[in-house]
Amino acid sequence: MSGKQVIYINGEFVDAADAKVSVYDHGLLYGDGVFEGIRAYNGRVFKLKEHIDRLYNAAKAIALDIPLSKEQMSEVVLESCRKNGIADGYIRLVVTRGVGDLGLSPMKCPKATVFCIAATITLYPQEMYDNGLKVMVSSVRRNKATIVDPQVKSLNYLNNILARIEADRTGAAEALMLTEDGLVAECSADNLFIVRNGEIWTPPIHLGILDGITRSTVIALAQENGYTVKEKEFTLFNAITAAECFLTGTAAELIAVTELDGKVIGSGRAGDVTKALLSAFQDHTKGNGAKI
Ligand code: PXG
Repeated sequence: MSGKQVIYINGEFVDAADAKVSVYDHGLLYGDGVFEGIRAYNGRVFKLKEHIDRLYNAAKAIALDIPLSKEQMSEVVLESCRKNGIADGYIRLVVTRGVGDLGLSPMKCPKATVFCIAATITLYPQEMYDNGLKVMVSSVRRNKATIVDPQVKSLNYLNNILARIEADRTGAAEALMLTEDGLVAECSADNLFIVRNGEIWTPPIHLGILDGITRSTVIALAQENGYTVKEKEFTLFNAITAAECFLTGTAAELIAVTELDGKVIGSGRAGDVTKALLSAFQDHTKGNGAKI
């Protein structure tokens, strides 16, 4: 990053120190809003259209009107990168219900708050990609799609934060959350895949998980590379007895899980399928995306 960081907020770019949100903003008072975490690689914003579409779908699901067109919002993201000299980085795009009164009703919030932070990203150390992560199984269930659908990437992440607190307490890097029925759902900020008998399995979206953009990208790349990918329901037993297990997410990309629920997964090191897919993913991110 060169010079001072500038933040887009409600139609203008301001110094980071001046990028402020009101204490009456319902994003803060109630977690009423939606967000995206986006990566830039090599001067391009990766899967920008997919992130913008997911943001607008999430906003629609909570009846939140975004006061910008998708084209304008895409330009906000690209311009935030330009103004901050970001070629490789991490972008946080947030839309809140906006300023209202102390009541719950969004009726009193005339205009959504929109801000965009384009920053650099601290990557996991290479050692973690080789040796894999320790993941614990949280006692916190993933909230069901009949409550707030996990497809809504909302500003209320408390459920996942409770799971992450458990992980931190036990020294694990991530927390696996199960469904009410005990099926494997996803981690606090990552989707999960397993490799069994040469097939790649990942839980289906209808179980109540985030429709991860890295997840979709990895499914497509795996299929292009000749792997059989199944979106299917599976148990913790299936995961701990898998040959390989890995997580996907915008920040982590694709990272091996080598310990799950205190049990060693596969060889205890990143497996061949995981390594092949990470390499395919990294090749893909280099040359694809919206030019900054
Ligand atoms: N599941 C959940 C619950 C998430 O929050 C993912 C999966 C991965 O989705 P994408 O589209 O990124 O492949 C997420 C990602 C971070 C961070 O810094 C990530 C998320 C939220 C907050 C921070 O890694 N969401």
